[in-house]
Amino acid sequence: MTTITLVQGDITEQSVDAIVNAANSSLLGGGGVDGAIHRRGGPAILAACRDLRASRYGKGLPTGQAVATTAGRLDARWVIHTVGPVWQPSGSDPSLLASCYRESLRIADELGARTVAFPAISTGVYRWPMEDAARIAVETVRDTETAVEEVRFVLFDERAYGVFAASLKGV
Ligand code: AR6
Repeated sequence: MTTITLVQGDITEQSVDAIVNAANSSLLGGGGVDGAIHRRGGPAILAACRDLRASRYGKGLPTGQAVATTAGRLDARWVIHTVGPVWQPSGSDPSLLASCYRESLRIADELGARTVAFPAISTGVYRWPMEDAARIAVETVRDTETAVEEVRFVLFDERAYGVFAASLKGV
């Protein structure tokens, strides 16, 4: 049974087995959560990402997929990098956003992670509307078979926290 919890705050301050990064395909860093994770986690994470680019993911990590590295100096064992879809006014594919949550949990299971912190993937630089992203996040986690005991959504501000809280209550 997976328990879903909500926290308002900075994902890099969480003590969990795995922290999920809202990365981009290059795996080589960026702004938002990605920038914060690399800053606080230190260079070991980027070194591991470069190794992935030099091996399995020569063309980058495709949207909707996930891959794990060390968590460096973060208070976690792993960072699970996933690439959310960019929201397009002309039509975006919600199944790709759902896939980020599902694939991250699959990787967490492979690793044996029991506590996993997620940011609101795609809702920053990638502009996915928060209400829709929260609904997809909560529904996908609820519908995914996993041995993860706690999924913690870490929302950066009060508004995002409120939207996720409403989604969780089914409002
Ligand atoms: N802790 C928790 N949530 C955060 C933090 C933090 N430290 N910082 C930002 N957020 P984003 P995306 C929230 O832009 O939309 C990067 O450049 C933020 O308010 O980090 O998936 C990557 O390299 C928002 O609600 O990720 C990619 O190029 C949410 O986290 C691109 O951005 C996600 O915002 C990915 O864009």
